[in-house]
Amino acid sequence: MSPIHDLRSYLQVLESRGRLARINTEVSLTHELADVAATLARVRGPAPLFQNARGSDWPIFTNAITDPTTAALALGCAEDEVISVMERVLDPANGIPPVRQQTAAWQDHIHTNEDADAMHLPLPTHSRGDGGAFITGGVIISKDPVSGRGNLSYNRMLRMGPRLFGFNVNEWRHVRRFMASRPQPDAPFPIAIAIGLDPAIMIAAGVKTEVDELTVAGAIRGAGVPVTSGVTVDVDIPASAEIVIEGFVHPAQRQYEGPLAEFHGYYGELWNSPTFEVTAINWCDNPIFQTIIPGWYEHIYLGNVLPREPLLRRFVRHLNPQAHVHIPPYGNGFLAIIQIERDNPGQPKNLAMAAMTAHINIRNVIVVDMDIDIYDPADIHWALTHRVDWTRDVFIVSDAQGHEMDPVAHERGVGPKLGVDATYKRERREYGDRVAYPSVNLSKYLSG
Ligand SMILES: Cc1cc2nc3c(=O)[nH]c(=O)nc-3n(C[C@H](O)[C@H](O)[C@H](O)COP(=O)(O)O)c2cc1C
Ligand SMILES: [Mn+2]
Repeated sequence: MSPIHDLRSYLQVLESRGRLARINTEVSLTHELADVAATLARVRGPAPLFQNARGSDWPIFTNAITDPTTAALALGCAEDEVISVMERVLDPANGIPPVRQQTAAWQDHIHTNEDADAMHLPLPTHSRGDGGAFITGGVIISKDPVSGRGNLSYNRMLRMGPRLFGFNVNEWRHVRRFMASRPQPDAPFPIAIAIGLDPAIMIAAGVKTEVDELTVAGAIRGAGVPVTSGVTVDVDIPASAEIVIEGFVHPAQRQYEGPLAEFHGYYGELWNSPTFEVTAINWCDNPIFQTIIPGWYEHIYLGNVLPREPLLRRFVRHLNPQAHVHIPPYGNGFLAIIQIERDNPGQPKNLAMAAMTAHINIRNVIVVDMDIDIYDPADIHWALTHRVDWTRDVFIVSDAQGHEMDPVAHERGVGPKLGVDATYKRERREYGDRVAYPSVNLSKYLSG
């Protein structure tokens, strides 16, 4: 049995590893909470549990998964096993379906219709470019009206009133397909939003697959996720959720929502999106609210790093079975790092070409040696500064297909891709080994 089965057991694991920061200093929901969390993510610090957010009755948790350490803790594996675990759980053959149960702790406090008040929810206005208070860390649960299978996704939701939200959904998402497949595509569509979750469910919700993403969460935990039907909507909601919002998407009742810090690292534009009408808001005793800092490390980790590193590694290992890969969160999914024991001087560029074709988003590829810490941006920069002859070691493919929201791409995602061989070319000149000082555990030296 995994020691992690809900948000609280994950917080215990984080705390036991020194990766949880209980923050008692009062913070504002407007910008300040996100500023603190974003700073912590940038320095690979502990995940904050804000216990004194102004105007909030509930503690607020964020940065569940922002780096290789928290990814490994959430998946219950070693850091160097993260990609292999993701590869295994992404295979639908390994999926474990959810298990229905009658009751859930979030049914302890049920508020339906006029009693449901979204103004009570402690929704942060995260970034300075955001157009209001958004739900960003809620997992949307829906159901295919044809097959009856469940589905998880993330859809940002702008609070527009006590029972009204915007509902952002791209054209090609499953929720959009489900709604459009009905005889009356514009009819109200039932969904639930689960907040405060086992990180296995958070990881699964970022995955693109043709099966119920809850089966991916089941595969992570080695057991079916317990689910309970909603009070006003018939979808299977994780029983361990802290807070559940239920209601109906109105596909044709549109309103402008946004901007919000987007995955590509800029503030987006307003979208003319469907709206969501609340029918119930439920929570367990003393619930913990959870959010995701938009356009920042957790957003990228769930959407672009964990779900994509397995295929990237498969493409690259087709050429070099020993290669390591990483999609660093600060590159917003557009950058890939490849690490090899360099042998054939021509191979780094081939590896970069393989990486570019693994995922459409990957635009810049840097190939480094084994003495570079691929999780440390400063080390990547060291390799770029010390091991690249820019007249020989880079190549550019112009007008390749990239992501349509890539800030460097032109129309419809067409733009450049760049490969950089940042490996040590000993055949050109021999410098010996690089200066190195092993990292020490600073708490041993700084305390007392
Ligand atoms: C934190 C986060 C926020 C996201 N926000 C949105 C969003 O507002 N609209 C959208 O269409 N996709 C958004 N996505 C992407 C989808 O939720 C995600 O790709 C998911 O896998 C889609 O599920 P589906 O394949 O079942 O449609 C977001 C992803 C993450 C990780
Ligand atoms: Mn899906």
